[in-house]
Amino acid sequence: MRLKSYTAKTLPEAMRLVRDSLGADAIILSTQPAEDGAGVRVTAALEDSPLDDLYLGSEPASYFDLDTIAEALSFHRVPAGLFDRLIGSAASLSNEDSVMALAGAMDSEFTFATLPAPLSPRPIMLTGPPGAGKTATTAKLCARARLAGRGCAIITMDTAKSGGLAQVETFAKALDATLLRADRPEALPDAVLACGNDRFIVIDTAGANPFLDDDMERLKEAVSASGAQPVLVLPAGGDAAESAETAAAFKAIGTTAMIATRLDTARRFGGLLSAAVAGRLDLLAVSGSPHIGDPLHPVNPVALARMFLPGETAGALNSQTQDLKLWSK
Ligand SMILES: Nc1nc2c(ncn2[C@@H]2O[C@H](COP(=O)(O)OP(=O)(O)OP(=O)(O)O)[C@@H](O)[C@H]2O)c(=O)[nH]1
Ligand SMILES: [Mg+2]
Repeated sequence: MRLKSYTAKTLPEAMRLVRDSLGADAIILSTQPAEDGAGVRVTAALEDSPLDDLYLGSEPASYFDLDTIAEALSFHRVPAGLFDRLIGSAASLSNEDSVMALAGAMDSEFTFATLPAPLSPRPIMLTGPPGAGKTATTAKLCARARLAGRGCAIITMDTAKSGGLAQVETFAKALDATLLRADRPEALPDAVLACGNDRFIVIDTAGANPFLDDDMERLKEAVSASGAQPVLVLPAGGDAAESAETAAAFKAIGTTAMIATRLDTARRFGGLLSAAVAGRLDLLAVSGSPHIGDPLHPVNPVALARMFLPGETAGALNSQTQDLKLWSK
C-alpha cells in the first residue's frame, strides 16, 4: 500500500494531482481542509500488487480495511499530520485486522501508563479546566482504592466555589474517605502529612484557566508543594487545536499524564489525541459515565483503537460497575 497526501486550492485540482501521481486505481482515504486553512488536502492510497500480499502464506485473522480506519479517523476529526502518521503506521500493519493495525499505529504514536496503584504513597493531583470532571474522577479513584481494600483521603483545593465543598463532602462520606481542605498551595504539605502514609491520597484542584497565568502559576506551586503526580483531566469532544493548547499549558506546569472524561457524551475523540500529542502526556484512563459507581477504564493501544472504530466504542467502554454497595449505604 502506497500512501500520499496532496494539497490544492480546490477538490477537483487535488483529485487531478492524485490521478496524475497514483493513477486511476488510487483510493481516496480522506479529504480535509488544508492545514493552513486555504484549500483542501486529499490523502490517497494505491494498493500494491495482490501478489505482494501472498508471501505470508496465510490469511489475516480478520479483515483489514484501511478505508475504514481512515474514515474513522476523519470522523473523529484527527488533525492532518497525526492522521497521516497513524494511517502510515496502520498501512504497514495490513497483515493484522483493522483493530490491531490501528492499535499498532496508536502504540507507535502515544504512550500509555497505568493508574497509580492504590498502595502508591505518592498523592495524585487532578488538574484541568473548569468542569472537566476532576471531582467525579477524584471519587472514582477513591472508589478504586477502597475496593482494593485501601483507605483513601481527598484533599480539596476547591474551597471557594459555591457548592464545591458540599459536592466533595458527599463523595467523601459515601466513600468513607478522609477529607481535608487546602485553600492555598502552601497548605498542601501539612495536609498531605495529615493524611498519613497508609491512605491513597487524591488532591482535587479548582478548575484552572489554561490561558490565565495566575491560575497556572498557582497550580505549579501546588504541584511543587505537594510532591503529587499532576494528571490532566480533559473531557472528550473538544476541538483538536483547543485541546492541544490546553494540554500544552498543563504540560508546562509539570503534568505528565491524562485522564479523559465524558466519552459517553461525545462522538469525536480527535481532540483527546491532539492533547496527548501536544502535551506529550501518558494516557492513563478514560471515563464514560458521571456515576462514581462506574469505574475508570484503563487505556491501552487496543482499547484506544476500539474507541475509534465504528461498532467498537461501546465494547471498549463496557465493564462492570464498581461495587455499588460502597455508596448505597
Ligand atoms: N456524562 C459524563 N459526565 C461526567 C463524566 N465525568 C464527570 N461528569 C460530570 O461532569 C460534571 C462536572 O464534573 P465535576 O467532577 O464536577 O467537574 P470538575 O472538573 O470537578 O469541575 P470544577 O471543579 O467546577 O472545575 C458533573 O455533572 C459530573 O457528573 C463522564 O465521564 N461522563
Ligand atoms: Mg471539582
